[in-house]
Amino acid sequence: MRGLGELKEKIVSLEADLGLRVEELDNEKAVEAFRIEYLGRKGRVSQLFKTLPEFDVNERAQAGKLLNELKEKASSALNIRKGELSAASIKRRVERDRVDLTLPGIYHRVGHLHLLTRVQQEIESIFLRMGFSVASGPEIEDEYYNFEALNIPKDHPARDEWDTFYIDDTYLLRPHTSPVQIRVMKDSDPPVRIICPGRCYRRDNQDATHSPVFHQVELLWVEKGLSLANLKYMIELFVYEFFGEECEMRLSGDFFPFTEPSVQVHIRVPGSSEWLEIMGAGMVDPIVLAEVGYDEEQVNGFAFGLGIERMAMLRYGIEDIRTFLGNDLRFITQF
Ligand code: 2NL
Repeated sequence: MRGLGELKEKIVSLEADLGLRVEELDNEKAVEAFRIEYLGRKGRVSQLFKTLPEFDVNERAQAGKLLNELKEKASSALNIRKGELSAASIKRRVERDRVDLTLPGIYHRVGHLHLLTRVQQEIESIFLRMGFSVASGPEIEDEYYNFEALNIPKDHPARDEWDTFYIDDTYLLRPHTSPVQIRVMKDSDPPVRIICPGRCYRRDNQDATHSPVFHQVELLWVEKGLSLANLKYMIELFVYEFFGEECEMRLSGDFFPFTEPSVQVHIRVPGSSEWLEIMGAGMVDPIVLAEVGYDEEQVNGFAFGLGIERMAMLRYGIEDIRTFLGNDLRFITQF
């Protein structure tokens, strides 16, 4: 027979052990291992439960109650410890991942589009709103697309100005974006309404107003019944939008092999007495229309070409075209 006194002694010693050991459990795995050792099916408390039948019937209930209390105590001590450990690990993680929001940020310099790109996009946007599409094409073209198709025959004196950088006997860097228009007209039927922005090359020595590499926007509208008056009105809309409504504009005669009649366009900004040339333009020569397969009796068209650098220089008072390519941040970041 077992007695209650003996059981109470064992319980006291187990409780003391519990108190000491629980303190030392420093991770959740250790807590679980200890739970099995203590409360598991073959654990130390279960071993004591198994001795219950050996108690006197009168004391058995009391013994069972004591053991249940021990079980409760152990289980709650382990749960508390587990809670503490998980709180501590969360706290450690929070400490480790703490972000000091008062530290100064890392400064990233943000770039922006070059002035020439901005001016090009602004010109595109003006004509996109008028219903034109933007077309582009290769910078290396053959003599046919650069000259012959544009009514500039070999050995014609007008060709001197555009005879530029030859890659070989056939190909050269385009001196204007007109080849793009020739390609579009050959590929599609009228009506054609396009603008062709892009880089061009000319046999010019570099000075304040000339550069062998520059950018151009050409416009082309081919349809039935267009007139020089339509061309003038379109240019007027553009000039007022780009340079302001106060700006004056005038057309005067000029010559290009690919337009007839041809004009040059000047503007005069308020407060200035000077007329400044901004573009060349004209009615597309019927020879060019026929060359691309259009019926020159049925449709006609007009075109103009302008230099993007020149537009930017006039609008922003830039005096030297070389500044665009100078890569000087003091210039570039102004715009
Ligand atoms: C200038 C003058 C101009 C054109 C370009 C053109 C294109 C085709 C047919 C007819 Cl496909 N014309 N382009 C017309 C007149 C003037 O440019 O001095 N540009 C900087």
